Amino acid sequence: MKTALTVAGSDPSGGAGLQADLKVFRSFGIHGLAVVSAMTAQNSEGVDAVLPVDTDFVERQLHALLSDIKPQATKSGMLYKKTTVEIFAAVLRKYSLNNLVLDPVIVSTSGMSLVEAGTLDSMRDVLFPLSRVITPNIHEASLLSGITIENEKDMKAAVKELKRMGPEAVVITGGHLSATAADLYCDGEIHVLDGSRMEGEYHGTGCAFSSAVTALLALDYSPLEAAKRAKEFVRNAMEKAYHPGKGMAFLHI
Ligand code: PXL
Repeated sequence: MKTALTVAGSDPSGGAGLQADLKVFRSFGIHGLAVVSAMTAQNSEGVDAVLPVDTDFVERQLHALLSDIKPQATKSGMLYKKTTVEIFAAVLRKYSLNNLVLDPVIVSTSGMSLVEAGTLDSMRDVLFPLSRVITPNIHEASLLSGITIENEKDMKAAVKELKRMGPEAVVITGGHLSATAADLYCDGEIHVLDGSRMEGEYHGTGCAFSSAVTALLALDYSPLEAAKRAKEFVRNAMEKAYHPGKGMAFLHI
C-alpha cells in the first residue's frame, strides 16, 4: 500500500487538520501518516485556542517516522512556528522527500491566527522552492503575494507572482471570490479550473483539497490532473455535507 504523510494541526472535531487529511488519504486507498505540529481546541463553530507543539518534538516525530517509512507524497498544513517551518524544510531535504503539497494555512475561517510572526516569510523562502504544489485560498494568496485579490485579474497576477517564488505549481482556490468558484492553476501556463459556488459555510475544504492533491500525487497523477480531480472530490464531498454540530457543515470525506 502507498503511504502519504501530513504534517499538520489537530482538529478534535475531525473536520479539518490532520484528522481530515487521514480520512481523505484513506478514501484514495492510501495509508496515512501524521505528524502533529499544533493542537487546537475547536468545534464546528470555530477555533477557541491553539497550542503549537515544540519544534524539537515535531523534529523527533519526523525522524522517528522517516527513518522507517518513506511516504510517496507529503503535505503540510498548520505548521504554526517559524522554527517548525525551517526544521521541516531540512527534514524534506535529508530524506529526499518529493511530492510536497504546501497548504499555507494562515487564519481559520472563524478568524483565529494559525501562524506566529515570521512564519509566512520562512514559508515563502524555504518551503515554496521545495514544493510541488502550493494551495493557498484567496486570502492566503493575497497575503503571500502582496497583491490584494478582488477580482479575476488580481487572481491571475497573484498566481503568477506566487509561481515566480519557486513552487512547481500553484493553485489558488477561488471558492470565496465569485459565483463560478473557479480555481486558478499555474505551472508557467495558467489553467482555469471551473466550478460552481455552493451556498453555506463548510469546515475543512482547504485541508480536504490539499490532502486530495497529495493523495493523487502519491498515485502518480500530474499536478494539473491531481488539482482537477481533487476539486471534483471536494465538490462531491460538499454536496453530501452534514451538520454534526451547531456551526459549519462538514464535508462527507
Ligand atoms: O483550514 C485551516 C486549518 C488547518 N488546520 C487546522 C485547523 C484549520 C482551521 O480551523 O483547525 C488544525
